[in-house]
Amino acid sequence: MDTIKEAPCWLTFLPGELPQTSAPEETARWELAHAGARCPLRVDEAMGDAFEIGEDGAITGGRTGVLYGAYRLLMARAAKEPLPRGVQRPRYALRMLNCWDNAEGDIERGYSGRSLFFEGGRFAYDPARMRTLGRMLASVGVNVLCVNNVNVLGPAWRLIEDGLPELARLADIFRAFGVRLMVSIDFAQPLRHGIPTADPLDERVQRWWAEQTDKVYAAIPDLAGYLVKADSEHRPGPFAYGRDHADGANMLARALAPHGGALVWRCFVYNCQQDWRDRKTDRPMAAYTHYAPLDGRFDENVILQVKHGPFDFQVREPVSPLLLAMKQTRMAVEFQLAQEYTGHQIDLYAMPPMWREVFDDMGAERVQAIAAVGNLGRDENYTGHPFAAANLFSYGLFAWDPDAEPRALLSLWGRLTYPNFSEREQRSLCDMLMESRAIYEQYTAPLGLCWMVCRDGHYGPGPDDYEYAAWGTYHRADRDGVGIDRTASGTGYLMQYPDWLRERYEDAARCPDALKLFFHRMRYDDVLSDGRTLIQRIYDDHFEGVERAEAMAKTLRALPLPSPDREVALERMERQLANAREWRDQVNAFFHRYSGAPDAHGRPLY
Ligand code: GCW
Repeated sequence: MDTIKEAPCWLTFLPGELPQTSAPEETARWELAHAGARCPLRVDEAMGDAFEIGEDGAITGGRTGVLYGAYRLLMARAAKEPLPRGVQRPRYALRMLNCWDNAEGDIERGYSGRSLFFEGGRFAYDPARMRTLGRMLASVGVNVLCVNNVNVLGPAWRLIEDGLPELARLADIFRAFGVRLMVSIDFAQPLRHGIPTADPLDERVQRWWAEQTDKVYAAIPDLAGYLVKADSEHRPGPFAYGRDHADGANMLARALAPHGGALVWRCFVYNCQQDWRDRKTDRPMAAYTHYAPLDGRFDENVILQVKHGPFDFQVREPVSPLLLAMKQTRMAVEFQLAQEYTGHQIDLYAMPPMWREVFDDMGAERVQAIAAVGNLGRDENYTGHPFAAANLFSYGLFAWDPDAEPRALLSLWGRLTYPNFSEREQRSLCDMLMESRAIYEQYTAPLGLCWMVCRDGHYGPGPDDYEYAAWGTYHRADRDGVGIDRTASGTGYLMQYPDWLRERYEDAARCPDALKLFFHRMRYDDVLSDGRTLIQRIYDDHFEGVERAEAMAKTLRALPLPSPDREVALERMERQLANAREWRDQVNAFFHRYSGAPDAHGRPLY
């Protein structure tokens, strides 16, 4: 019998013992019985993921629905929240977690230790931790888990070949939690089998994928599908054969279609070999430029997966115009729980307020699925910082119901994770999380400018690190001003948006301050909406960001966090403070040296 030492993270509402079940409805029964809840279950297969909790506590739902219902009921009881009434149905059928784990055991942009799944080129996992992870995911409704990195490196291509028996064993474990596996595949995989090309229109290539996919589904009949990163950052793709991405995606989708699998194709395609002297190519325009003209050409089971912003998970970006452009294609929006550009799970950065903004601008109906890059690893607490679990928890519930309010999600996480806290302590934890992103934003790159991060690892400041590099990510600061004009008179990026968003950002004076430097080039003495000059606003934000981080540290010290969360959180907070001060001083010094402008309050600039 697998047991875990103590229930980790928000799973405090479940017993330490783990279910040894193989189907979701059995798991639901097991969890309810072991939690001492006498609730009858009625399985109505047609309900799928949906469930309803009756007045008498009876749960009716599909096979996965009753499991979600059971977790929601137990959670609501533990958090002393009212039970959801009426039929609860997820907004999206695919609520995906993409892990960027490499077969060798390291994780691309992973900040919670090594891989939970792999080591030394093969699967190597603790079955109890897999079940715990299954519980974590199912308890918040995540139902697709892609286990390997979208960059299919080293022996990872073997997953869908001789790795199949092991992949099938892992799928068995997660099946009990209603979680289906997905795999990232290498577009050029046929080249390993004596086929001289990976051209999607070549019959030998099509046949290889169809036959291989039949073998995959013989081993794992409910695999969710394939995830593909092609023609992006040196990954192979259809461009090499003069084909477009509809040709590439459809070829793979046709291999999956007979099995009901989805082909999830990432749209993170841009020129990563740009010359910094070139001012015409504007990287945020890339995804729309590549994909918008292909609207209507993708097969039914293709889903285009688009990062929420046009750059790459920066601290603040506008919504990607591609998400608003493709009306005849199934789309998924992609978030990144791993804090690559947002503090590496050292600095606090709770994401729900950011997702809320994205969805408010995009509209939940614009996408048919949702994905997030995972933040998991082998660390005892799974997410490095114990509070980073709040992002995974909230993501699942948000994917189920994108109308959810950030505060409600974070506060539910807090009450489940730290049931020992008083109401006042719960509130201060929640306040801290709610403002964590704004604070991080204040002490890093100013007003939507992006890309002032240290190039080596993406933690800490590096104001000029990307300025003369090939990545297409420039701020163009000089002695007079900073930023790129992305309006019609500049690069034209803004023209990719529908009118109402174009109007919001077009006029430099009316463009919201938070994105001012994303859309406009400004002089240091330009005046912002609150009457401050740009340069003074930059200085003020950086001083204030550090002060607010220091106030957060004080709040954190006063919370009765249990061990080891307390030690981990306090130690990380010290690193966050050091990071914040470094950002403040480097960004302020950088702009001071260009502008020559003193700080109105005489604070130190170096
Ligand atoms: O931001 C970049 C990351 C890469 C990542 C890529 C992507 C998986 O730095 O590490 O590769 O995004 O999303 O494909």
